[in-house]
Parts: sequence; structure tokens; C-alpha cells
Amino acid sequence: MGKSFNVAVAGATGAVGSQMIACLEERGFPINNLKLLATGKSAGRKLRFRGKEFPVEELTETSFRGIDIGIFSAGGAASEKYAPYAAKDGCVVVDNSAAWRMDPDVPLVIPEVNPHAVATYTNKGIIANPNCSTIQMVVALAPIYRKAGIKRIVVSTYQAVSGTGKKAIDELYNQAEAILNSREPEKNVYPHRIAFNCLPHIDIFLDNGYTKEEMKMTNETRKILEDDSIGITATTVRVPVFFSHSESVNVETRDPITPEEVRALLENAPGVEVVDDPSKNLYPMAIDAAGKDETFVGRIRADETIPNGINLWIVSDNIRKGAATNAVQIAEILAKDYLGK
Ligand code: L14
Repeated sequence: MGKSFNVAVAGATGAVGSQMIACLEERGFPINNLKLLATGKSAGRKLRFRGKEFPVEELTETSFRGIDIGIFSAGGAASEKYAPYAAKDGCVVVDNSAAWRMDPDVPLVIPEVNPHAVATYTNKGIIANPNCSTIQMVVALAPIYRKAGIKRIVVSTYQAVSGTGKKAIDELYNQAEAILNSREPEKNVYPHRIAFNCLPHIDIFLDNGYTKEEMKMTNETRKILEDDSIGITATTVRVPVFFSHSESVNVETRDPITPEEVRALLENAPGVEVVDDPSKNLYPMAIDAAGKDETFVGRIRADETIPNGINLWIVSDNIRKGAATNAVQIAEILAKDYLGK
């Protein structure tokens, strides 16, 4: 029998937190005690895990005493404030927010791509989970990067509302319902209507004209692949989809690589499923990826305007592999290779 762990989930009642609890259960994570935490008014509710009810307690500075692993998805402000208290009490934090990702002392990990980076969790006691759009892109591009090198990436995303949380899922549903019933839609979450619309705006705008989400894709990809020479330019777009992000990705490799070689590489890549048969109208779609853990890749074809160009269409569930599943996979590495010894 391996060791089992005291695990806390911070932000347990949120869209990502509830999937984290589901992932821990589905994957049979070795849990001794599970502690569910939330900020503000969500505390006091009850959630089910392995057929039993667990109370949701208020997230405080002392919540992590006696906890081995704390998985956070309670927003950037909560992570910034509480992760150091958790670490001080000997709890290793796996943080899903953007708060710690670019800290040079914090590893940024996709288990299929750079599991070795987990080792440096000892610096701060914190491991960061990358941004959802970064994770699915890098899961699919890492095998290409290792084989042929990457000079430049041009990516446009088509991102689901669930990334913003439950309130945005309700907003899309309520706006669509209002419009189809000839009522004036209400707008509370995004600066513009999202139903039957596309917003080239995710997270906040920065001084360089890009959004923070776009710069996350650039900076996090370079950190994970440990290569600042890769040029990455992103346009991130919110679309009226509930679950799964889609991405149009143009890659310029250093060495020549054919679409057939890319297809063969990706067919053997961990966490990737190739769905690419245009003759049967088969390509990855958000509605098929929702609820799954794989990153789906299709429309693999040459960019005929440059010598070493490949185009891809990459789709994955932003709440599962883009957040909860990736965080739980990191916790599994910790449990197996570091804390379980
Ligand atoms: O984790 O979709 O950096 O509004 C922040 C923006 C997650 C998605 C992050 C969104 C993202 C979120």
C-alpha cells in the first residue's frame, strides 16, 4: 500500500474546484482526509466525494495545518494571499491561478511536457498550473518542438465562457434565452453581449495593446519549453461556447517537417488524440471535447506560404485538461515521486 495524503481543495464550489474534486475521485487519488475550502458565502455548503458529504469550510490563514497538498482555484487574489500561509505550514500548493506562474522560483508544469520541473517545488512550496489556452497548445506542440524545433507560433483562440466561472455560464444561457424570446438581454459579466457574438478580449488589456491572456500564452509557453527564442503572437477571443477552447495554430518549425510526420508524432503523443479525416467531416470540436481529458488535434496541413509551416486546429476542455485534470496530474507526480518516498 502506498502512502495516502491529506488534501485540501481551495475554491471547492467553483466551476474548476468542483471538477478538481471529481478528478480526484475518478482518478483514485490516494486521499486520507479531504478538506474543502471556499471564500465568503460559499462556505457552509456541502459537497459529495466518494459517496459522502463534506462541509465546505471558510478559507483562512490556518486552513492548511496538517494538509500535505493544497489544490487552489479560488482566484488570483486568494492564491496570492493564502498560498504562502499554506507553504509555511508544510503544505505543497498546486495553484491554478495566474498569481505565481511567472515567478522564477515556481515551476510551471504540464505533466506530459515537463514533469521534471516539479522538482523545484521545494523553492517556495508552490507549483503553478498553466493557463488553459497554454496547456492545450503546448501539449500538442511539444512533440513537434522536440522533433523539428519551433521558430514562431501564430495562434488565435476561440474560448469558452466557463473559464470565467459559473456566472459566465449563466450569462450566456440567460442572454441566449432572452434573445430567442425577444427580450432585452442583460449584461453583467463581460463588457459586451456574449450570446451570438465574439469578443476579442480575455482578461485585462495591457499597455502593449495585447490582453493579459494573450501574453500568458507567449510567456508561459516559453517558460514551459525552456526556450525564450520562440516567437509567439496570440489573439484570444471569447466565443459563445460553454465548454472547451478551440485554437487555430500556425507553427513555423526550424527544420522541415511534413503534415504526415506531424500526424504520426501526435498519434503517439501522450494526452493527444488526432481527429483528422476531412473526407468524413471529422475534425476536433468543442462539443465533442467537453468532459474529456485529451487534447484533440486535427486540420493538420502545410502552410504553403513559408518553407517550414504547419497549421493545426487544437481543442480541449478548458475546465478539465485546461485546469482541474492538469492540476490533479501534478498532484499525482508530487504524491508518487516526491512526497510518497
Ligand atoms: O487562469 O476565461 O489565467 O476568463 C484567466 C481568464 C483562466 C480563464 C487564467 C477566463 C485564466 C479566464
